[in-house]
Amino acid sequence: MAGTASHPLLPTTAVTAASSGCGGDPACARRAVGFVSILFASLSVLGIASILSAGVGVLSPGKIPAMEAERDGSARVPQMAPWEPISRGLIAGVSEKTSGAGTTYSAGYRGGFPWTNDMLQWQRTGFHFQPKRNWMNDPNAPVFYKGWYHLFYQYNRGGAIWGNITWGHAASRDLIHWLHLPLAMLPDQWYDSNGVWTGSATVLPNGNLIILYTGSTNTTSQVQNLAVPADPSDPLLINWKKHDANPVLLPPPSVLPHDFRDPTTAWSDPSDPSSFLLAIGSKLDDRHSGVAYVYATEDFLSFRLLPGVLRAVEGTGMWECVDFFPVSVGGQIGLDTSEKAGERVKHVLKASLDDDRHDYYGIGTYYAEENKWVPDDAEMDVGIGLRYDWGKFYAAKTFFDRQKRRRVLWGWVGETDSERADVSKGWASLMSIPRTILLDSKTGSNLLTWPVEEVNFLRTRSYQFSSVSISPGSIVPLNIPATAQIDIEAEFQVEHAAVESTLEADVGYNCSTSGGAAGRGMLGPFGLLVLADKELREQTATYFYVSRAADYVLQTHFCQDESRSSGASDIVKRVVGHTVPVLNGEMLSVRILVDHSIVESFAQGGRSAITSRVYPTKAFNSAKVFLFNNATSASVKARSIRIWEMDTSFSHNLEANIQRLKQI
Ligand code: DQQ
Repeated sequence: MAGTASHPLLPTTAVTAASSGCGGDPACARRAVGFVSILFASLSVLGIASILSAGVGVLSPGKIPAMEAERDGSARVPQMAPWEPISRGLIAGVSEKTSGAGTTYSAGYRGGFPWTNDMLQWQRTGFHFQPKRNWMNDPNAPVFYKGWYHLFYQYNRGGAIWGNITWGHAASRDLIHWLHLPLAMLPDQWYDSNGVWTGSATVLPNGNLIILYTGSTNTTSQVQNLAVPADPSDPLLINWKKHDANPVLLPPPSVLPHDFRDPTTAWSDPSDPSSFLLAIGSKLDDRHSGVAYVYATEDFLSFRLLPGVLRAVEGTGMWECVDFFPVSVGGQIGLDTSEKAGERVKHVLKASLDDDRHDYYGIGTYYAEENKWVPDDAEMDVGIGLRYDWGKFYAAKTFFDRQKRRRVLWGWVGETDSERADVSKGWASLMSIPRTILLDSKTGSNLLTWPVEEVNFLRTRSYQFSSVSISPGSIVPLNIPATAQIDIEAEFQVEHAAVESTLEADVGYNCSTSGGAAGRGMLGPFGLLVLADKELREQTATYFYVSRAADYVLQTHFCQDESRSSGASDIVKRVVGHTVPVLNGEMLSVRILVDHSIVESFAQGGRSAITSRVYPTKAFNSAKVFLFNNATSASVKARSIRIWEMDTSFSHNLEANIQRLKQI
């Protein structure tokens, strides 16, 4: 990762909240400033540290009330049988699929939080992709075909926990408004009866579309299967045909039958235009190495394992959902998966690590003739260095959108509440906002992931604030209407003098092992509190923390603290994040998408991203936004803050929407 030799600083001036925009309405701005100063004064007196570190209340246990209807109004039968914790997936030959909040539901109805219908219904998102009901996991075979974006996904039509995996399917004109379509593939053959698992789409040079996916067989072996559209002229790709020759690829003898899954999109073999190459993830048992094998094929029916491996990294365990794609050096466009390696083209290798459930990538050079990918920096190899996202984000997959010449990334954002709560609400998991993915032309050593431009079309009313000073140990409320769907862009500067006079601070700082937003250092933390109730008993903090090493090098950490996000205790709450490169002359910038139970944050134009799931019990329906600075000595100035309310995008009326979207 690019080091941070210097830091963006401006001379400090004694600035107070100079303006607080309300879409240009001066009277509103005056009211806002007044409100800010009153609350600012009272919060300063109370003391920010006590507010940020206040423990969440212990909430009395009780019976879970049934949720009567989902947001689309359809009635649903609540599933309320008590149970013991069950491992989901391991027995079927795939990793653990529980939320991680498993230890608490062993307490069953005795210890879980008494969610109300209102709380659970509020958790459903307004502009993130999610099926109408039930369980979802990995994004599968995203593709642009005959004018439509398609998203398939791992889906359990039987309930809100993992199992009986089929392929859900939806289509969109703009990656934001979706038509929920009939299931694309069911586990109805011996070679996928234990689950139609993850796969990828390839658009062939003649425009034909194929899908290769993993089938978990009737004996839980993992085999690869071919499927094609039953009617290639149908832009909505409603019906799919599994090939008679399935399974088309079995695990090689050296690979355990449970460790061979998730084929990538195929790319043209640079040395043989009639042949395609594709990668499949696995694990080598010696040294617990994750590995990507490459196969060559001409017809997607017979395959040849290439000698060697694309990459193997010791200690990283099973590689799921491998992705392999080219990125342009210095360019602002995405590249087709078959783009050849060259001076202006690097290759990204991504693996989803079954061991720790995070998506890691490396940037390097692809030597096709040697069937080898080599990272630019060995310390940033796959599985040990860079991640797409430092929060809850897994099994991601990209596709090349030839309409807009961009590469788009989808990631699975699971739940961090209990399965018991998921069953009560009737659904589990979201997809991340689709993100464009580019090589960072400034650092050259990381990717930039950023919400696709279509997200901006959902922005409605906006509020603007500028030059807001946040003195050490203070919290500043931002006077906007309480809402759970917002898009925030903010830029911060740390007081120059404080940084200059800090010779050494928090060497070895780490978001996860620090005290989170409540920890106090000389140069941080500072940032925003979202999904907060007005007394700040609940809050999710997105913040920067600047540290200085003994060699005078400044490092900026970008973190998200979930630990006070909910009063419920049967939830996994963590402090997550990592260092983010900040170059000379840059301000510290953040974008935060808040959409009910998801907070998706991006720092420095997408050099780092953090996604959290949050389940407020007090802040829901009245979510507020605050600025905070918990540094002990540095003043921070929020140079600009822009907040947009966000429209809702989900569309459940299939027929009406097909007609409407066909017009776009
Ligand atoms: N999910 C699928 C597998 C994949 C895993 C099964 C990753 O194909 O390895 O639902 O979450």
